[in-house]
Amino acid sequence: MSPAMNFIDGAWRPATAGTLRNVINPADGSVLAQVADSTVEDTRLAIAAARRAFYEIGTWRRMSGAKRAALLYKVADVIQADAGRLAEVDCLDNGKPLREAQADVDDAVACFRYYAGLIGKPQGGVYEVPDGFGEMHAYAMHEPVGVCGLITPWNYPLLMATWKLAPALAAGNSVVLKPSELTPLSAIELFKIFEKVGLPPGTANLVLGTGPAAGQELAASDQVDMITFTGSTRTGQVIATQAVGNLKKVGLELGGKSPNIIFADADFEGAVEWAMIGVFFNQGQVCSAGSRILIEESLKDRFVERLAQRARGMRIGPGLTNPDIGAIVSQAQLDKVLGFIDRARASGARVVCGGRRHVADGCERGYFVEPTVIDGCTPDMEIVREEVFGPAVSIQTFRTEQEAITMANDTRYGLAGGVFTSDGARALRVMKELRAGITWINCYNPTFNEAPWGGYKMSGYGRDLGVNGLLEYQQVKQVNINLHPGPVGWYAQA
Ligand code: TXE
Repeated sequence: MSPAMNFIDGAWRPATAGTLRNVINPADGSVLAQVADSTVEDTRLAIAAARRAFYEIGTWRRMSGAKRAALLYKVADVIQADAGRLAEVDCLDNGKPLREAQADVDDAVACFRYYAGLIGKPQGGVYEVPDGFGEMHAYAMHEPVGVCGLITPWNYPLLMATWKLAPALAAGNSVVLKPSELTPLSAIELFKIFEKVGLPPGTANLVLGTGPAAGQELAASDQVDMITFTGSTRTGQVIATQAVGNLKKVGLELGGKSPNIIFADADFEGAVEWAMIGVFFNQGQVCSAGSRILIEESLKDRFVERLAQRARGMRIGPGLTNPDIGAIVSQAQLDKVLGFIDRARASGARVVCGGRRHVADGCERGYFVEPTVIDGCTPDMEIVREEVFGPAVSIQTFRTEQEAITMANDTRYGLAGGVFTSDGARALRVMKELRAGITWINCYNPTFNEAPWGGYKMSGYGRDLGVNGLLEYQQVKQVNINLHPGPVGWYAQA
């Protein structure tokens, strides 16, 4: 297979330095593909193309919303027609179970359709304004921001790119996407689709490479009008700092350490299974993962026993075999996850199940971690405070509703949280007290294109998805029209 290249100004181009990077299959450590390994030079070329397309040529931003929508509907149709193959691409590249990759592709199709539909709906507003300067008509219109840099992570390669590309393009922007260097393959497929449906050259550009070499310029360049990023809080801080130079618009969706609060009156089996979905889905590599279970003391022993029993029963394997748990994305992430578990053990927590690398049943050469339940955790432990981003959950107990709330909010993050109880009023009380941008009651992790997604506190700012997701990629222009042109008599006539 020939190496995959950058897509700049409507053409596929190798990195200017001619360098390549291997993309690894985390299920067995083999090389899946070779792709361009870009430098800041390549990113600058992509930014220049995006600027030309937006500011000089202007085809896409001047196109009617209906025509842009028609193209985005086509993108959705082509993804859908090729869904099986695209799911396999993400499955091999990221390591996730095939059915989860298939769900990602379905969500991506729906996301392109959602924003294609939304761009045709009424936006802005007409205002009744005072007539001190005479009768005026005032309204607000929404316009694209300009050139948007999009930097995406490896945990949902196709979907995270789509969450940003679909609204940014619907709004009429030009974009430069820098996907994670670990999982660039589905983004390459997506850009082949953009080429096929005939997006105007320079409107959507793809730069492949690492964050510091290829991504950072998108944050730092004064030729970029906006940067949106999903990834670690540390990198988000770097990006926000870099972006200050030209005060570009910034959207950040960062890490989390989200509490999953389970009261003794919750539906027991339901809470167990949702807790599993909360922390084992996508091998726990989910920013919203319910990685801190806070459980009412009286239910704890029974709950932990059942959770561990179910976790032990999960099938671990290469993504294509459609297991319950696939591979961790990379050797580095595998080491990181195992390190967290080892240090939890060393600090006095009890690993009830899992906790080791899985090396049997066809997983010998891949990066697999057993689903892990860690009991006896205290608030100061690293396993309770830091994002693990792997299939490991800490257990803590509470006695009262207020104690649960205090423990839940005892984190620098604020991405998500869950509440399980059969007492409806309590569910709402607790949900309202959670300092988090996404909350679930009697479920965990379902996500909808229609509803805004993003964090409080150090989990970032700005929102993906929903109407808010489109607004992020727009700016609002106020228009005031004098209905009676002529002198207003403010200054004395000379
Ligand atoms: O993330 P990075 P990494 C968390 C999770 C994980 C940790 C580290 O805890 O263990 O982050 O993962 C690009 N300028 N999340 O190192 O570095 C990078 O190339 C510009 C949570 O992979 O944040 C990639 O495209 N870009 C998360 C993207 O940033 C830079 C999802 C994410 O990489 C850059 C992933 C720089 N200086 C990891 N440095 C979530 N919120 O879902 C890196 N990048």
